[in-house]
Amino acid sequence: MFKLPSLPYDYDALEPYISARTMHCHYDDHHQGYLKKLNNALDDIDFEYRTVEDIVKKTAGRKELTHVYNNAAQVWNHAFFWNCMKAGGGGEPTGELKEAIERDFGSFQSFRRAFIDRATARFGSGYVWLVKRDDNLVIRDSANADPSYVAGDPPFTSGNDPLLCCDLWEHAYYLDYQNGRAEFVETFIDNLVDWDFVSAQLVGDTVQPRLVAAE
Ligand code: MN3
Repeated sequence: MFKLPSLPYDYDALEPYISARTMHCHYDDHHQGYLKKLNNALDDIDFEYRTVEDIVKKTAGRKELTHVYNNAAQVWNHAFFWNCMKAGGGGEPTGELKEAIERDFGSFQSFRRAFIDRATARFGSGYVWLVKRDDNLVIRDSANADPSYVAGDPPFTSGNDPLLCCDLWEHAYYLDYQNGRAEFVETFIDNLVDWDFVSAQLVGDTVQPRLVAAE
């Protein structure tokens, strides 16, 4: 059985950019819902695992275990997404992350524009990601529950590390922004991103959630 980590802040901490109502719906209903479905499906798994990441890796591409993959991936994606934000976040990164963004995108503003454009171009539900691909930073988008892997690569392989993600499912923004996905992602970048978390992913001082099964 798995348990969710607590939200890293109060439900109303991200107001006025994300309402407490959205956070309750998103964490209590959606994230806990994925967890419950994952726990209910653990008996279907025919391999050894210790973490949610193990389950995502080993069920990727297995049609008969799609229900396990989708819920495991959503459990992980949301735990990661919560950590990508904080009250008083946004603005611009500093240090090594700032240098890497300027090296690979030209400037922070070019990165910001590309991230927002990628998010608005994604048709339907999914995520937009900043990924460390080998030694470069790249922007990716993924469909539905898929983590940040590029087509053809298995998820959570080294050399393909997620640094930042924004949830593009309508449940992430509809109560606050209706169909204004671009406005939501602009607000995410400008007012919510926890660049310290993103920097920690980049330098390998990883604080990303390791979701381990309870003994
Ligand atoms: Mn979501």
